[in-house]
Amino acid sequence: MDSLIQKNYEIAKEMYASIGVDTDMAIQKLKNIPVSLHCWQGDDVGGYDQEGPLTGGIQTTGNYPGKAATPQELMDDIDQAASLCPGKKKLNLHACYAIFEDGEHVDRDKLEPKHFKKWVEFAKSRNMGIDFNPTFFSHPKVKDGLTLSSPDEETRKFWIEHGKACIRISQYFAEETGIPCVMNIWTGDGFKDIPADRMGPRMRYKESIEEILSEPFDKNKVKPCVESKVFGIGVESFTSGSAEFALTFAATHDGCLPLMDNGHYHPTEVVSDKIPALLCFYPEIALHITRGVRWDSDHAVLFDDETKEMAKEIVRCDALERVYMALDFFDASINRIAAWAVGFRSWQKALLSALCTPNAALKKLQDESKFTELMIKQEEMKTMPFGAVWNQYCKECGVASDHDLYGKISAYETDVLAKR
Ligand code: RNT
Ligand code: ZN
Repeated sequence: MDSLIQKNYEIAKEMYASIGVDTDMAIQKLKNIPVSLHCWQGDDVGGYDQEGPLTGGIQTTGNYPGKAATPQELMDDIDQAASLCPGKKKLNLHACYAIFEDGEHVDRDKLEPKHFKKWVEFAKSRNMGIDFNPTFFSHPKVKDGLTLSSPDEETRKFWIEHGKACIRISQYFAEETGIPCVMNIWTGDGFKDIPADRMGPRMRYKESIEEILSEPFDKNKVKPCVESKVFGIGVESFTSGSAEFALTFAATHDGCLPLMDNGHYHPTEVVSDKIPALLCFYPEIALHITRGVRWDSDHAVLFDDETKEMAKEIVRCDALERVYMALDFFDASINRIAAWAVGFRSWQKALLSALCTPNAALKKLQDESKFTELMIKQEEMKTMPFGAVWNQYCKECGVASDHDLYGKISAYETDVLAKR
């Protein structure tokens, strides 16, 4: 198999060279681009700080056996998933994954760096940076579906304190790992039915985020983001953190980034088109890469057209260093390690394929209005021997090929997951 991969790669490399693409360079470049791997695929966004159900307008469906029931199991599974993924990884944590020791427990407004010490040890020993998310859902203090935009002052204050605690924890992550921490603010705040007041909740949301960001932090170490959403399950009529709200908030608050999750728009909208629009104005932006099927269903990412188009935009805008890329999906109906691995690998494929595209030449055709030639050249790209480059990349990174992936996942299922 190895020698076949090698032979195929040599031929592919020549074919790409003939259209001006250096595949060795593409492979080298991709090895150093970090992508954030979300811990929450491993336990269906449960977390370990409370027992209640998943709320906030998001849902995992399915009951596949073997989910990680403890932080240690989750760490083992992340290791297993990471061993199947080529490329550089960052760890993406949620506040609800705090690890309490010696019977201690604190509520979310009182969280401290020490509650994430074990995660820091885990990340550091694997050379990973850490991204972070305050958890504004799955908690008894979510009042009538509202947190930061609640009219109840006590509720709103509690969640502001949670946000501030998370800023301090994010700064700790950045200092410990030496890598900036992207801290994403997302709430499911909204209403099921037609509201009588839309601006009130949004003004409170705005003031709450401002209070959170008044917590001192180093802008080079902590990168706060605001993630927008169109609607959630049970909150179909109104979302406080709409697209316009989040974009304008980020645009008017120094150091705050907009975060686009491609499951959070009307079904015919595409984030690939929004990426270059935002890059015209923001020095940096953040993404949640997911796959929505008819709604924000958070299926595992595949190597499909829109995924490729998003990666293409980042690469051809020369924005790999300006876009923080994180995965965000949670499928409980299939082997969770497989969901992680397929999702991460698909995004890697999309990036590699974008890096193997003669972007400058294609742009030139557009600028010279040679649209017939552009169409033909873009079609040619679709049948280039990309699989051979991908196989070579996996080989160089020491991870399974697509062909061997299922076998590895199935062995871990038999040896570990089935025994839980
Ligand atoms: C929900 C948002 C949010 C969550 C994670 C768990 O619709 O996408 O990013 O998925 O915070
Ligand atoms: Zn998201």
